[in-house]
Amino acid sequence: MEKTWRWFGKKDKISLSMLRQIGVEGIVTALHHIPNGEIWTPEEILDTKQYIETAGLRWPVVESLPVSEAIKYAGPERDQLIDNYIISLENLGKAGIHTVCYNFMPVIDWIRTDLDYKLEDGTSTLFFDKIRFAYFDIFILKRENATDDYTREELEQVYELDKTIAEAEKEQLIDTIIVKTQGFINGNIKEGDQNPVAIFNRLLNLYKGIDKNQLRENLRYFLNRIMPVCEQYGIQMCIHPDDPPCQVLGLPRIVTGTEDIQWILDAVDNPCNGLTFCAGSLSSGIHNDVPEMARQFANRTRFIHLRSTDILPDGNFMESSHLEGRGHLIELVRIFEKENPSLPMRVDHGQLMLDDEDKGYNPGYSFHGRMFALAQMDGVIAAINSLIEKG
Ligand code: DNO
Repeated sequence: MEKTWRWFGKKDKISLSMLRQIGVEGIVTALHHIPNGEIWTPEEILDTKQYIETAGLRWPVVESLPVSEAIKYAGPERDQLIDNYIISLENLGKAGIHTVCYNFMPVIDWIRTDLDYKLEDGTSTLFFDKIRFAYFDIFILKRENATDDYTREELEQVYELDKTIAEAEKEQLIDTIIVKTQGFINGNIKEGDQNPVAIFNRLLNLYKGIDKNQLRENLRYFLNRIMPVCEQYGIQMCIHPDDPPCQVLGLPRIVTGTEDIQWILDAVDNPCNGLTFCAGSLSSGIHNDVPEMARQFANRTRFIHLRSTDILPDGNFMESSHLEGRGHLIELVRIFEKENPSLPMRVDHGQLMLDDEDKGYNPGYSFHGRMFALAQMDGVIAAINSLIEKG
């Protein structure tokens, strides 16, 4: 595997020289300063590429070239937006960047309710609490018929929470779910936006009447239109699974498990239509057997996110150590190193540890936490490869 690291551009508090020192080989990044839907010009791409190469690194993977909402819900401007997307792909291909990670999650990308969940050893991790999320849905967004999506027991806990939750906690939930986790990944809502809940509700409304089948068709349409440019420049598109892999807020999600992924790969049966194997996202769905999925999809995987989660008995989940949890990363390394070696991989979502906390890193993207995880994975990869060599 090629050891890569997600870096957020020249403004990232983690510098490329720091990354060289810890054994990173390739950079995963995007042109974060370009708004969604606009063309990535050759000049902008080359500027970032040269910056990375001057530091002695490579730029093998884009994460993400964002897919605008109107492409996902098939708005009137979708063809124009896909035209722009195609030009950006062409410019990337000409610059020699051949792997593009993207997602097709409507309105909201990854979801957590707590970005600083304290563990016994003094580190902290990311956490998803079902009841708090349901509270956000029912009491903060006030989504129509939201209560239909939860069980009686869950609703009872949500109503209990309503009796005790402080105003500051509600603000924090909003900030965590739709601002802090979304803004830095070219999301729909940025820090400083006034009334994020109103913006968010307007976006949710765009998907009224769009079910899972319709969203699948919109993905197929998008893929069919971009495949020719991908073939011409050898670009491998790799879709990122939904995080968490389930329906949320009445929105359809179409990359939740084996059946979904198989549908996507069959719908456009082209090697340029591939998968980002995000072990973290997949492992947070109780229905997913992650090593089994790796075996099934190794040959259509183009990029790997090594991360693991634990699902707690009450259904909540949290990021676990990279050596533990439902991601079974040691087993995954064994599978990928045999079935499809040399893929780029990055460790994902490190814990907050040592002095990470007050550095203002993007949530999940700490320095020491990820460095620690990278060292763990580096050791695992070396050990597995030596075993493979010895037969
Ligand atoms: C969060 C990330 C996602 C991912 C995108 C890919 O930490 O895993 O935001 O980058 O979904 O398009």
